[in-house]
Amino acid sequence: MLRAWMLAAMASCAHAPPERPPGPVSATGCAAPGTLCWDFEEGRIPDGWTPYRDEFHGELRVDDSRARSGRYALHARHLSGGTEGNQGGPKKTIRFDLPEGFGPVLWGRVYVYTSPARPMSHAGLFNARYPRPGLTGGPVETLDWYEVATYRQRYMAIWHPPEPPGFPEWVQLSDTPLVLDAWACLEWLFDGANGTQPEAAQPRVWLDGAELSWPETFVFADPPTAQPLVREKASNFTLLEAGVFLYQGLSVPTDWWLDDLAVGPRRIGCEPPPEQARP
Ligand SMILES: [Ca+2]
Repeated sequence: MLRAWMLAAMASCAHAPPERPPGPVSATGCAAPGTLCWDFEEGRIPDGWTPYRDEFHGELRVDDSRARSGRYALHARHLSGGTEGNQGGPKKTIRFDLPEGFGPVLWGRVYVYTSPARPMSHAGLFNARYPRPGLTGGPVETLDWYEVATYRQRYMAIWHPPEPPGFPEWVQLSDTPLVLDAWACLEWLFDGANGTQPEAAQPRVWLDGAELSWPETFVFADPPTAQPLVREKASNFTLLEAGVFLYQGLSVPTDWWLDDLAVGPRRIGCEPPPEQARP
């Protein structure tokens, strides 16, 4: 069944549905071997994705209120709840089991539109997980993971041990403010193999094709711990999570749209802005 879903997802990306308007709005990179992509043009949560986290207020759904391609996108609508500065916040996500043998290197790409305000709290957008060394599978709670997020209104990337508790974690905080009220193309490289290095690589993230730098990096744990952080290496990524998950409160009801999500073993890339792509 999973492979059927995968093939359906790949087919839907490789061949644009006829109802899609012409022009430079179709997803790129979806035809590359091993690439999985989701444009949400089914108008509902795509096959293979299942509801995962659901805390506090708001809703995660596929709707036609704003799309980067076609008519539909994944919409985290009116999220709010909790208290800024305190742990606990709105979380609305879906998860997807990757096909066996995906491999230890995961490139990704998603377009994100955030409105009307930049959250101060940690807002996760996407993560991918893999079994600890020596294991080949297991439930989500046992998996190491990489994450792309925003925090203090800037982009952030993290490597985590299994959650709970998910730390001590390796945190990289950018000096680039998250893009507000416009589509932003986020790309990431989670290299869990990292060649002959003893640990999995630090996450890398690109915004509209430009790689982000991380002037602030630190190890986070609550409570603080002297336990050393080891980024364990990966054999195969097994699970994806997408949506929006805030680890502290969110007082301003906020919307996110995610469209043209894709993952694969090689870089997928962004399209040039529509203004530049028009003949
Ligand atoms: Ca779409």
